[in-house]
This record gives sequence, structure tokens and C-alpha cells, in this order.
Amino acid sequence: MIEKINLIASNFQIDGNLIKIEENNQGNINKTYILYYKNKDVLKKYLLQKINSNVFNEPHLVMKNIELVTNHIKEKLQDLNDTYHKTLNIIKTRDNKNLYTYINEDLEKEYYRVFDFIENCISYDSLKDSNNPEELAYQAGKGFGFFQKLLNDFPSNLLTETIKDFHNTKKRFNDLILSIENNITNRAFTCSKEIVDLISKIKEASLIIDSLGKTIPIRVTHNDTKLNNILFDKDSLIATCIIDLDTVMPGSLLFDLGDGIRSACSNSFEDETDPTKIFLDLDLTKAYLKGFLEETKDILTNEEINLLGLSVKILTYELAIRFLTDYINGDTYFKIKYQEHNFDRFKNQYLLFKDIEIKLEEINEFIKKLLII
Ligand code: GN1
Ligand code: MG
Repeated sequence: MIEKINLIASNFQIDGNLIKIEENNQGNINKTYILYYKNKDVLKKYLLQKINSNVFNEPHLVMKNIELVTNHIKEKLQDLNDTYHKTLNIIKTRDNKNLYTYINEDLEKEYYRVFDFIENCISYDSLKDSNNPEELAYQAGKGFGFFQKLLNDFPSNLLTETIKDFHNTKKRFNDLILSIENNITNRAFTCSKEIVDLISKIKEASLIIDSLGKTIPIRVTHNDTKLNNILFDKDSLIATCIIDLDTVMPGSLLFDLGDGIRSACSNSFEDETDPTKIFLDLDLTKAYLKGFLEETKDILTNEEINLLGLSVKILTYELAIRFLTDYINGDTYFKIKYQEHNFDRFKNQYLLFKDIEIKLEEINEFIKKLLII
């Protein structure tokens, strides 16, 4: 393995000797390694990632999207004289490409890319791991809000939809129905009560996707706004850099807000199985909303404002049905650590969805207050 990583890394424009390779096990999709290089006594770290080409069928287009978006962010930060925020910096291959293709022993293509490692930052899997969860929730909201703001004037039609229908909740629902009809693993009838409930809510869950490109503007969105996709400055806790840009595509700002709160402000991890621990933390949600809206309030349209609260419920619904679909299909998409992992994740997101249903009115009231409407 070490030999292989060494060989792959040698194809990138990095000076010095590779002295250490560390595996990083975060993330459900790609494989990540931290590379330590020593060059004339200076130690420098890089991030090497193998792109999961089952999920991203066209890795070259993923990289093209990332290059366009990060270049735009760099220019914007320069215009604003902002030396504080950062974006990913792609290290090119020796033949000046942003992706290296490796042919493995089974003659399959593997795709690798390298980024500069961003120093003095910390990422969190849970807000509760910090000393001040509310402050961090506020900074997280600000971080993704600022990202939206920087990309507000970027023409979204320059980007390719690298995973088609990624947040098309209706399409995700149809995939669930298909998986139930096919029932290849005989797992479809393990939770019929929940499925009946989800079917009855599909109309409401389609509200964003039905309006996208009509009353809801298509913007450049991150589409995977999990808390651990933010790098916070270790000292100030300001969200300095948004990472994991693979899913940057045309989409709705509501996807980013909804998924951000779903992931950061849930009281538990996505695979917690104790129902008493699975709920949306309202204080964290309010702090997140405050940060996000501080950055975005001037770019939001009225139609977006009307769906801000609901987006949290819709994105949770969507991930619940994605986990369930993958479970019924035999775990072909999300990496699992044990047999029933996707089923536990489904039940977790479903319970979170039910809790958001109860809290939605209070969330909407709070949004109104923040925007004084
Ligand atoms: C995947 O790999 P990671 O953890 O950043 C998934 C997201 C889900 C998330 C749920 C490309 O993201 O959409 O919300 O798992 N990314 C992709 O944990 O499908
Ligand atoms: Mg990630």
C-alpha cells in the first residue's frame, strides 16, 4: 500500500521526500491520506484523495468544477483583501493536470488528486466536541453563508451537474419506491409504518425541487454541508475554509442550509441508535441560523426566505430515504461499518425528521424575528 501511495504521490508537483503517510477515515465516500513531505528541513503536509468513481462517474468534471469555484473564491478574497479565509488549493500533476489516473492490478482506473493541507485548523464531527457548541454553530452557519455569498455572482451554468439529481428529493423518493419494488435483499418490509409516513409527506418534501429554476433561483451550492466539511481556525474558531467541494454544483441555497442544520444541530451522530438522544437541538439551530442569515440576508429572495425552515425538514427527509434505499438495495453506496449500519442511519434520520416536524413552527418564528418580517 505504502509503495502504491508513494508511486501515485510522485506524479504530483511536490518537492522533497515523502516521509510519512497517514490514513484519514472521515467521510462516507472518498479515501483520504495525509502526506508528510520534508524538503530542506521544512515539513509540509498535503492531502491525497482517491475519488470514489462509483459515486462520481466523471472525476475530471468534478475537478473542473472544483478548479473553477476555487479560482473564483481566490479572486474574490483578493478583491476583498481578505487574507483570513481560504479555499482549497489544487496541486497539479507533473504534466499539469488536476487529476492523476492510476491503472491498478485489475486494470481498473483509479483517480487521485492532491490539495495543500491547510494548517492551524480544526474540524469537528460534532458541535458538542467543542467547549462552546453555540458559538461554533454560529461560526458554522456563517462559514457556509459566506461561501454562498462569495459564489453569488458565479454563473452556475459553468458547472457540470456531476451527480445528476443529487438533491432531487422526488427522484430520491422514486429510487426508494423502486428499491422496495425490487426488494433484492428482502429488507423492504422491515419498516412499513415509517415508509407509509414518508410516502404521505412526499408532496411537502418536493417543494424546493418543484420550484427550483422557477421561483427559487439556481445558484452555486456546496450540496454536502456537513459540519466536518468546515475547517475552523484553531485559535479564533472562525470558519476559515470550506472543504469537500466534490458536490459543488448548480442547486438551491436551501439545500446547503437544510443539510447544514440537519448535520450540525442534531443532538447525535447519524448512526446513534438510542432514540432518547436523537433530536434537533434548537439552541444550536438558532445559533447556526443567526450566522448563516447574517451573511446571506441581502442575497436571499422572498421565495427562499419562505422555505428556509422547511429546508431543514426536507433535507433530513431526503437523507433518511437515501439511507433506507441503500439498505434495501444491499449497501452499494454508503460505506458501512457493520451489517445494519444503513438501517440504523435511516432510523436515526427518520426520528430526527419527526422531531423537526414538531419544532418547525418555532424555527420559522425565529427566522422571522431574525429577518424582522
Ligand atoms: C456523504 O462523504 P460525506 O460524509 O462527506 C454524502 C452526503 C450525505 C452524507 C451523510 C457524495 O457525505 O450526501 O449527506 O454522506 N455524499 C455524497 O453522512 O453522496
Ligand atoms: Mg466530507
